[in-house]
Amino acid sequence: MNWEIFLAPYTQAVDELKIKLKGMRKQFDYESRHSPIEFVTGRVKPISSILDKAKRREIAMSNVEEEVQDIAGLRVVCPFVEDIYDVVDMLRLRKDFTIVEEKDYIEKNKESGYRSFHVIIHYPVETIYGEKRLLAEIQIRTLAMNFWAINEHTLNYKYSGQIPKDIKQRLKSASEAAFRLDEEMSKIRQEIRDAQEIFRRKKD
Ligand code: 0O2
Ligand code: 0O2
Repeated sequence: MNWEIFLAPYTQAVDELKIKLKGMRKQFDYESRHSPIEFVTGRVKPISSILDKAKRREIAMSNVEEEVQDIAGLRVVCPFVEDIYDVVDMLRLRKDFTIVEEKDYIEKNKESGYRSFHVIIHYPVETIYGEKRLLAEIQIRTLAMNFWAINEHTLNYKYSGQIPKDIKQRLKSASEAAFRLDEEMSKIRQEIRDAQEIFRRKKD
């Protein structure tokens, strides 16, 4: 398998989608409106992670394109939980890709404590041979959910996926604490927005 050729359209998709999603944030800025997007990141899954996932899930190399949905991965990080659903609504309206699946791990978190909203899309990339439609995963989460997920991911790496029981338990309670923080912040969301509006007016 020639990985460079295989991954090229995915790299293009990530680059294009990063620009498009960052563009949504910019539009809110231009209109001096509160943006539901704090920042956007993107990556192409490293070859070793693609191979690990294929092995773990017994996916044949010929099926990797259909079955590993996050080779192209985008992440949209939002200030508040409500913003996540606003972003999802905006994604549903777009005409430049189609949504294949939505996975809500917010109300019903994963066993590890992981929370996030995943949108799997079919994204068309123009290549020199014509259009290629590929799968991409957009993860949408709050700053607090992101903080938790990054730390849990690092620990998973450190312990090669076998996090000791006591640390797992701590991670679960940290996940609940992060969710409570999100809930508390939501309750004072209007206050925070008003303050941001005052700052903005002072700057203008
Ligand atoms: P700005 O003006 O700082 O928003 P590339 O465009 O390829 O260089 P990519 O994927 O956009 O890189 O970069 P990366 O490193 O994944 O980070 C994406 C953007 O998210 C960067 O901003 C980071 O500054 C920003 N970022 C990452 N973590 C945080 C965070 O915890 N809080 C905030 N507010 N921003 C964060 P840009 O795109 O360089 O531009
Ligand atoms: P990486 O290193 O981020 O690339 P499944 O079969 O349920 O395990 P599936 O069907 O691929 O996985 O999709 P899922 O679980 O909806 O989403 C997969 C991605 O979500 C993961 O990619 C992670 O990025 C993120 N994710 C899912 N669960 C967790 C978790 O418990 N902790 C953290 N930190 N992230 C999670 P990869 O390929 O696993 O990893």
